[in-house]
Amino acid sequence: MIRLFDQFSKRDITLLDGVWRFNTDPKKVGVTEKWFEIFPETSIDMVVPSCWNNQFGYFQYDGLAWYQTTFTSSKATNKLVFHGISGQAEVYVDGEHVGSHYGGFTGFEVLLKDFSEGNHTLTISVDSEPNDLNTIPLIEADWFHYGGVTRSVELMPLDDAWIDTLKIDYVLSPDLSAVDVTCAVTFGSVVDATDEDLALTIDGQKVFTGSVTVADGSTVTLQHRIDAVTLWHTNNPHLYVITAAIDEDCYTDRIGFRKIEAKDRKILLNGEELYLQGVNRHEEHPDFGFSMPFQLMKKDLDIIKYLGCNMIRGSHYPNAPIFLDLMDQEGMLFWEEIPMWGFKEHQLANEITIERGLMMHEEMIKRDYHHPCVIMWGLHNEVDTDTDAGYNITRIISEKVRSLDSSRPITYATNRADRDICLEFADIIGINKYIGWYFQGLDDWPAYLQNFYDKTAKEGIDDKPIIMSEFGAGAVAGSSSFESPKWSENFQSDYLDFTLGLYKSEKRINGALVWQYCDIRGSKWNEMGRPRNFNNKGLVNEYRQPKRAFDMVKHHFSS
Ligand code: ADA
Repeated sequence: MIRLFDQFSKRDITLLDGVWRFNTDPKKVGVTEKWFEIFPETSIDMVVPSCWNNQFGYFQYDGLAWYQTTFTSSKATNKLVFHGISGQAEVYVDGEHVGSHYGGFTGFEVLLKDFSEGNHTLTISVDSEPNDLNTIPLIEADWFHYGGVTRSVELMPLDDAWIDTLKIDYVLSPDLSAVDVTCAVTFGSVVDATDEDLALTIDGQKVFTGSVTVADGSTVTLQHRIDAVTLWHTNNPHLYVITAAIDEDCYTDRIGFRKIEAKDRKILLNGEELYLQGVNRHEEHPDFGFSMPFQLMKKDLDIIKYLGCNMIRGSHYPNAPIFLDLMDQEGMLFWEEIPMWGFKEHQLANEITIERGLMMHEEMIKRDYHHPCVIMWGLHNEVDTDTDAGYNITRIISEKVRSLDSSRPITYATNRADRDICLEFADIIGINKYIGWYFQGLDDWPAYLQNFYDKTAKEGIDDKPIIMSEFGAGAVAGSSSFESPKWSENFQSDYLDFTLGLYKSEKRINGALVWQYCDIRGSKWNEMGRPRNFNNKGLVNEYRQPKRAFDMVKHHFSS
């Protein structure tokens, strides 16, 4: 399953998931030896989608690897759609290089034109290797860096003209009773301009029909007003289904009409003040890596809702589209970001870092623009925002994000709020702090928070809402002790009891996102020296079994 609804009902889509041929290429000889023409005899079977690290014998492999499969085309024009490939991907069809892409958590597509019917060979090289300068993420990141064709691959046959994108914008009336919807339908075509009958339907009601001239890249913009709109809300996640159709093609998306604002120290959903309570969640499982089955995603969301959360931070990368579909229809709020994690000044100053950061934000926003669950875009996580390079990249990326989406607040997670020089670019301030775990003691929290409030007043940014975007303590599942030493479940539960109680009592704090929902694998070589090489700050362990702290957090979130 790619989405929870049929996005292209007229396309005869072939899912290319299955068993492909696979060969690692640690010496990087695949191009010179033309593996895209003659695939190595040494190749083995590999499941797509999957992370190769989860296949027996490939746990530690980081680097270049090649995949190959065959497919049958029925039309002269086709799209190959790749929903997620880690790192740098190069795509070859019948030995010809046809596309490339950087970034592991948003997809890309390759258009094949003048294509012959029959069998074809698809070869992909995947270079998952992070470096310590300008890959996103860097080699130093606090999670296991999986590699592979991690999400599904689709073959979409097309006719001479098709609907390439459907972009939906809207403006709610001041009293939120009505909405003006604008749909921009952009076409693709392999022939000269043709006249097509275009129909636009909203929840099955035809709101436009007419003949339009279609050329490659042409756009038709349609307006429609819904006088009595049903808003999307966490307790009534109402979705509208919008479809643009021509004879040969049909493009459907879902959207929820809602208003999200950050102003006057408040976060407002449809004019109502929100207190965001939730968890940071890695889309990861030790047996599946980043290629989690949908059933597990659903189980995670059910557990998180049972915990009493209204928000998830997708720490630290765009999640699978189907998980956002699920949050849309179950009314969960989402903070989405790219994996720009822990970048230092020299890495932020690097031109390729900036270029890749802008591109990854653009892909994320264009991919997830319609999801009502996404209420804020996160620019980065714990980067050197107390430096000039941090200021420069935060300014550049925030301008780009606002140009792509003026409807959502911008945030980022800072671990140096007291000396941060970039907060002017954030609509919502996100503070990561582990007082009482990594340093100091729980009693130091109130002074820290007061000092930060004073800083915001001094800098004239005290109208911005503040959320505690990360805080927590490690607990090795099953470790219980009356003495509550660090790494015991008792310590973690006591830590979260104190911090959640404190934040809720602070009128300047608009939310608290526990680090973290579940235990996750640590980085390959355990540079952080974590017990059992897992990040053990989960409320549940990696197999989603609850620790003592789970009930403590549930108590706070339900009171
Ligand atoms: C940071 C980081 C998280 C995780 C956490 C921890 O805040 O953003 O990804 O590494 O620390 O567990 O220390």
